[in-house]
Amino acid sequence: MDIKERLSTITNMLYKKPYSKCTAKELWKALLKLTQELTAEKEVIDGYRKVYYISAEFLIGKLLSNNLLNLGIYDEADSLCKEAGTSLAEIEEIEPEPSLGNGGLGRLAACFLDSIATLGLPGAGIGLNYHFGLFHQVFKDLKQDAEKDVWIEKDSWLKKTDTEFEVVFGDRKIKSVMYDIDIIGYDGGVIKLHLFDTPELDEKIVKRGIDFDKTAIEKNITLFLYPDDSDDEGRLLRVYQQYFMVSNGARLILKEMKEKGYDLHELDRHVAIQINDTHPTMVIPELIRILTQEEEFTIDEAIRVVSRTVAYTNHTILSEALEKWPLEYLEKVVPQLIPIIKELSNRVKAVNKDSKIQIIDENKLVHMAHIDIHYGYSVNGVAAIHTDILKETELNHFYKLYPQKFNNKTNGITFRRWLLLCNRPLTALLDKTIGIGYKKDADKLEKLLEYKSDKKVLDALEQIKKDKKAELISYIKEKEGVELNPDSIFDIQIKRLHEYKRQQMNALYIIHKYLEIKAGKKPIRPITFIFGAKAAPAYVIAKDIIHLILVLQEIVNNDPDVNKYMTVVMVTNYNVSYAEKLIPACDISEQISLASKEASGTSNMKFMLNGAITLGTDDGANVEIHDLVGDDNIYIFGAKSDAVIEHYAKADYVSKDIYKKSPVVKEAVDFIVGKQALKIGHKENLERLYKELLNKDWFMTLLDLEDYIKAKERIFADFEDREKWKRMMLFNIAKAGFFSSDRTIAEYDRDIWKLVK
Ligand code: 26Q
Repeated sequence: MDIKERLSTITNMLYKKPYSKCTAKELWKALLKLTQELTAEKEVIDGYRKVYYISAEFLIGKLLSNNLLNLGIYDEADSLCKEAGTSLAEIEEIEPEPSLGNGGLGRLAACFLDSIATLGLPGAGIGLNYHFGLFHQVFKDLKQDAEKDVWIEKDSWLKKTDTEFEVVFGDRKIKSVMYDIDIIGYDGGVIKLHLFDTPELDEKIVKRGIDFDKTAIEKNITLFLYPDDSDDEGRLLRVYQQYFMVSNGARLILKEMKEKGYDLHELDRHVAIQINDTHPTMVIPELIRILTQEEEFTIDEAIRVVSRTVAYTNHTILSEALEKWPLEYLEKVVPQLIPIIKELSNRVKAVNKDSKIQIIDENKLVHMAHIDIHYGYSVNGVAAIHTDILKETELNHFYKLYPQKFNNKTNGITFRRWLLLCNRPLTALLDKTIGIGYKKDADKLEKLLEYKSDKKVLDALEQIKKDKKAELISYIKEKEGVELNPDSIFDIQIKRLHEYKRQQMNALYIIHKYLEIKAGKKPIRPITFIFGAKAAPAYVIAKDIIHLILVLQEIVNNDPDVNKYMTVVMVTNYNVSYAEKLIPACDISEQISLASKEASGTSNMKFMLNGAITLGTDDGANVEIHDLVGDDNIYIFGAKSDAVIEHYAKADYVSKDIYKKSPVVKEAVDFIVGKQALKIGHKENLERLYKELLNKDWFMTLLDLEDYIKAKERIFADFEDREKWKRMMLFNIAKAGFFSSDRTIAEYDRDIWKLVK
């Protein structure tokens, strides 16, 4: 039966009418059902050895278009929708976006599942089913406000399974139930994303915004994804969540081992557990606990087999993001793990007294990463420079102990979502120009270099960018009520709001440009500055930066002297679907973190693949982009990571010195608390941010500001050399193949998982 007939059968059954008479909403449900049926007919990839990717976050994005594409029926489904007077693009607007991640680490997990399924590797994801996900962002009074993000509807991709466990905590027991989401590979097999939840949850305890009783654990454990940098009160809840995830995960893995008839003593032969940052670290003591208490392993046997099963990925060098839990938290939540954790800690101490590598430190803090490094078989960073910094500085003591465990796996992105789906015109151009081989082998994108002087191809790239800008303009007009100029340069920074990512530096540039225009120096071409960012609700300065950007948006866009030349917009509730619209429309990709601080970044890769030019520091994967495209196709500025690391070591960075010396810097910083800003904005927020920049500026914004301004002037000027710019676009696209997550996953498999026998 073909797709058309199957869809007809479904709509006749559900709505007693042919698909061509269905509304978009009805078609969404019918296509969901059709996709689920087609998936059920496919085999779930299995094998002798399987990887379990455990992660507190899976930022999977909307799934309908993605699944139809990967099943090879996107175009057919789209034309059927068109017969009904709608389209897949329209239906996508109805589909809710799963709200299961904060940012980079969660999106990476989603790209990885796509690649695991596409490469036909036996694997599964294990995580939690947060009912209200990460918060939904709204702006009120030029400030961020958080609301619950209701994303689960009656018809959804979630399928309840009959897998149920009970998770025992120190002060309670909580029943669990497992939901599955099918992950369909591109022209490949199916793997499962297992999301644990509890039937005891009570959504009604959420009162105003995202407030709820943090102590009613069984009622709240899977309500929200706990955002980073949060308040102390919720930290304990985060420990409950983590144990709930890993205890269920451990039970599931052992159950599958037994069902396949494998001897648990050979766990390491059949299973690799990749833990996504330290959030799932408790899976190590939990597995050891189960094996010794329920399976008659000796402690030596259990430690040995678990240590050969678990591998750890580090995503940050920011010390405040490295999880350290007070021992008393763990004593309250998971007393049963305490003897194991103490044993693991004692074993380390017995052979090595170095305080820097202990699991439990003198303040009775449990260093989760230290458990992973001592008792896992692999430690990887997520970009070359990041892994080098881990080895040379942050984790140097561990590197000296276990050099063989350390390895780099430069991040990647799935080209299905970030090219084939979000930029169909570019995909079509590539198909026509270099053939379709690049879809299975991303390195083949390099063939595009043969067209670097081909006027037709270069003009087509420019036209696609224009068209994508036009699409974005109408979307932003509708959603944000802001009018953008189609002839302007689109300069975009989209990522979580964090001081180290330095959205504040971009804001200071905007002030600089605004003042220049006011003084009569007009840019050759108008510029559109676009931001998208959520700040953790408890991260005060991050929210102040959002406030500043929203204040600038008001000032700039309402100033008749200026708004012909520049526009500022911060989009509301930036998420995966928004990214899919913003990235193809971008000219300049802002990747301006303080060198050494951004482990990798992945939007830099998505932008490059869509023909945007990177304006960035020598940080994270920017370094590898730079190596690939060469000096002529990227704009690098700012202090290098060695210099930054030295400043920290010597503690010799004083932002006020720069402020005093540089009139340009002073003028921009002073604007934050000037009359104009205070008239619109809030004194408390603006003054706090001003003081932070002057007296602390931990992420050295002022250090790089002048160089940033120069680099921006250079890149804007070069935009006018259209031939050069189009060639740069082509170069970036052609060299992006390295960043396919298929390459990353093939490397994980080759070096860590070894799934393919
Ligand atoms: C920690 C403790 C308590 C509560 C929350 C957290 C927490 C939550 C989320 C800590 C970190 C995160 C998320 C980190 C993250 O997304 N890191 C990003 O990972 C990407 C994928 O490797 C990289 O590209 C980015 O550079 C990195 O910032």
